[in-house]
Amino acid sequence: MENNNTRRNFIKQTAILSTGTIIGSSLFNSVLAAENTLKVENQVMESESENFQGNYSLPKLSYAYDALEPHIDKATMEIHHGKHHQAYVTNLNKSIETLDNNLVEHSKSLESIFEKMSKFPEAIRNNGGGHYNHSLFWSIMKPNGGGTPKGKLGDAITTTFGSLDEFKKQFSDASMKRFGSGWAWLVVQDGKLVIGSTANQDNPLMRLRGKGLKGKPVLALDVWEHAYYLKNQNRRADYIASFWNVVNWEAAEALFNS
Ligand code: MN3
Repeated sequence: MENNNTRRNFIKQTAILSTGTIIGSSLFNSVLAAENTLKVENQVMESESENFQGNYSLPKLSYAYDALEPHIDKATMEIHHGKHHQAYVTNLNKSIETLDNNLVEHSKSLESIFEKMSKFPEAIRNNGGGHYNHSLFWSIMKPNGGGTPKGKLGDAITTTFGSLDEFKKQFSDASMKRFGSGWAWLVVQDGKLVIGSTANQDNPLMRLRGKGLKGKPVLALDVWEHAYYLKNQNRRADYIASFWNVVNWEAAEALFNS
């Protein structure tokens, strides 16, 4: 509940920020939208929790597939959003259909799934994580992005890491060191900014056993090869360098302040 409320406050707060932020945030927000939850609730009621179809959907991008050129290429964006992300959504919905009734009840929002993550089958972890992570990722990029974070986030980055350059160095380092497929993150953990990474489609909101990264996401970078292979082939470092030219600091700031 606390998470949901925070998320709703985040919607309200971001609505009064710049146009770019509204678009980015509403995109991300559509993933966790109450609308979606209500539809699912109705379906659950109608079918008495029997075999209802999952109701998650692919969020529309707030920019064109070629809008992040030359930093992230059009072909990668088309396939990454239209095929990879769509597949996570499709498979998430399919996996929800196979759940026991007691788990269906907890699958109405991604946040609720992540809170009970260890109770769900692996397909929900992979595809629910994939849906959330990509939705966040699209929302924290924009055409003509980059530059310097302003406001409280900019201050917190300087205080925590010494400088923006040092932050970028540490975040890039975490992105490079994630072996195989996964994500690099900037999260708020116990009120502090922390850099880390997760494997596969795991994320810092998932309540899982073990000492994985936990916290509220502020930035996310997809370091799966499908995110950069067409343009950069094996050169993950070049892709990470490109990310700094499209990062949407206003959207990150809104997440930080929420
Ligand atoms: Mn991806």
